[in-house]
Amino acid sequence: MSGNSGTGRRTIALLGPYTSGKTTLLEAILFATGAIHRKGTAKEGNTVGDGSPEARDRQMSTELNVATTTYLDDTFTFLDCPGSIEFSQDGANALVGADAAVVVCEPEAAKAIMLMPVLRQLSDAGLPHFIFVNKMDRSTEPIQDLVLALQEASEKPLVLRQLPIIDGEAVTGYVDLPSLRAFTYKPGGASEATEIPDGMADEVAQARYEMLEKLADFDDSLMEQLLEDEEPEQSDAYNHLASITREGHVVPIIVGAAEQESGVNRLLKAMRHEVPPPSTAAERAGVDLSGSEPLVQILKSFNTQHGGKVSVARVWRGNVTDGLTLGSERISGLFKILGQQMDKLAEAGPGDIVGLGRLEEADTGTTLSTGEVEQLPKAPVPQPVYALAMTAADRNDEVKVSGAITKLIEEDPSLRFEHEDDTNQWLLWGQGEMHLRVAADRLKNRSGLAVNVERPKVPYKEAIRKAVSQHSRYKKQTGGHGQFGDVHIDIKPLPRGTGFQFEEKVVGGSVPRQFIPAVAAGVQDFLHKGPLGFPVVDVSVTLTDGQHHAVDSSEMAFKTAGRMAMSEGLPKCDPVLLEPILHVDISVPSELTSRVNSVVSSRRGQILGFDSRPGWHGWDILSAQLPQSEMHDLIIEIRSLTSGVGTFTWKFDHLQELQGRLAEEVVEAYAAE
Ligand SMILES: Nc1nc2c(ncn2[C@@H]2O[C@H](COP(=O)(O)OP(=O)(O)OP(=O)(O)O)[C@@H](O)[C@H]2O)c(=O)[nH]1
Ligand SMILES: [Mg+2]
Repeated sequence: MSGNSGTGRRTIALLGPYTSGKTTLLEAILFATGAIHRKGTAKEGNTVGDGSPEARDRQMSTELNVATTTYLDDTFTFLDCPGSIEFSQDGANALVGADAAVVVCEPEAAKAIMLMPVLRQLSDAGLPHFIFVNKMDRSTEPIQDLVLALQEASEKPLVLRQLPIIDGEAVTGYVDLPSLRAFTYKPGGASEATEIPDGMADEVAQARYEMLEKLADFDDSLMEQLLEDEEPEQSDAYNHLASITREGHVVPIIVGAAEQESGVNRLLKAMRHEVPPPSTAAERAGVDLSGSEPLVQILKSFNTQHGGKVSVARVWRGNVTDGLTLGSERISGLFKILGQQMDKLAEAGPGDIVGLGRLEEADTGTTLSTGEVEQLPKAPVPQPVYALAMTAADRNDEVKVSGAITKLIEEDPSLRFEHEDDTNQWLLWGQGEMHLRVAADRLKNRSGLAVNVERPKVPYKEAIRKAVSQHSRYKKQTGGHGQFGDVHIDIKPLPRGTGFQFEEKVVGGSVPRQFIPAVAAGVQDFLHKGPLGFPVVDVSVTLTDGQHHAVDSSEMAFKTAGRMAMSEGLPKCDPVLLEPILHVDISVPSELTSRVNSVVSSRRGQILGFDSRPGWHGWDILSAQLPQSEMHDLIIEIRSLTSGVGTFTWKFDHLQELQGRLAEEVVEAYAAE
């Protein structure tokens, strides 16, 4: 459908745990709607989605897949998001521009917990959503058990709208509860109508009544009908379901098997009737629909290998044509996207998701219009939880590598590239090891840049525990002018966190005024690397006395004397290693809290306490202090304990003395470098 009303356009985000079958479902949808004529599979690596080399190599989605197709005259764009938590930024970006979401999951009740973060994200965003229970071809569990487990993970009421028909061990079809019609799956095509099996009549009646009861909570007329023991007819039931779902009150559950294309038509029909028009999402985003000048928002930009930069954008308002100037740049290429394939478009309107060519300055999340524009809310960016130190394999490539990483960050703001001054390392920060390895592969695949990565160094510091008075003299006689500086200093420990303080109490000009800053500079110079090899903190140095020579004294000489006094004095001050301690808040499902407790303890952590996670039924937040040296792979262990759903936030807390064998090992290891 063309025209500007945009009612015939819908954008659906496909979300859900990794390997649940989102990309396979996208493939099945594209096949069922005729966008492709041959269906690829994940195994063969020939699906429309996951076309990038990084995704193909891993047989998983590593970034957003976009595909637009047509179903019964309506335009549908699917935003197939990677399931791995490490790439969740793309999912969050997609939600900004979606009209609804389909959460794809596996049919095992034990895995239902994995849906919790995404269901939470959707209900917080107020986005209507559906659950597609995939892989029903290999399901053996009763569907009601799964629904109960899923309900535990969802704040919104779930409405099972189909019952699977089971023949022996296999699911062979389903009963559509609103219409009370039964269908048999036909792999490779649309399901065929059949009779409701005799043995299922009671179960079907019961399930339909439960569905209607849940809907009636949001619809008084339906409630009255049910109280009078009347059951609505097919079309009435559909209408109730559609309007209540569109408003986001309930979450319908649809079952199927993407690989066999089972349930795909049912899902598409639901999308057609139960997803609100594009104006609803526009209003939710805060778009002023009374204007007419074009307004678009970039959901994600891609720096493609051959086509330059392409920005995937949602048109919120007005019409967009190729060549239009948005912000300060001119669109060079307007595309309909089908995975890696870009087809030229003449025009796009409200509700469309299109590719915009060569908007070099537009980052992920940016709002653009023909004139000045207020930025619409962007997806939140999670705090990074994992870092690798990164260097160009070829030193001559350093500038190129940092330029290429900047481009990756434009696409994916959950990556960060920062210089750690204390350890003099460049750190690539992100959401996990795979996230960073994929980033490194992209550098290689797109720009031919090889990088080396290693575990980041910990920014240890050192301090002193004893006060010492030190006298040092720097004297050099070389022909004409000599060098002479003589200082007395008191070195004292300061409380943790005070930093460095320099004072002087010189009387009678024993160290002339003009040379005192030079002494301070010499002292400070030495603090960069103390006796143990680390920056020295929390010390006070007082210049108490000294001597000078009328000809040979100079700033240079006093600076050297200051440094000498520190290098001779500090080792006598009982130096001690300080390690950074972070405050960490770990959130996990409550039944796993005690196991996470042991993880924290085994990493020399100190548990401060735990509390229920506000607004997250059945979750805890565990607060702890952990040495930074134990943090590197913490996220990996937490995720493996929690089916991937556990997370944490962190911040620097304090420096703490480290002694004994661990301290010796640190000093030796750093000295060896
Ligand atoms: N038995 C069965 N397997 C399926 C079905 N759908 C997908 N799979 C398999 O599940 C695996 C993962 O499929 P994908 O489509 O890549 O899953 P995904 O959700 O996109 O995974 P990520 O993008 O990595 O999160 C593949 O091996 C598919 O062949 C299905 O209906 N039945
Ligand atoms: Mg995928």
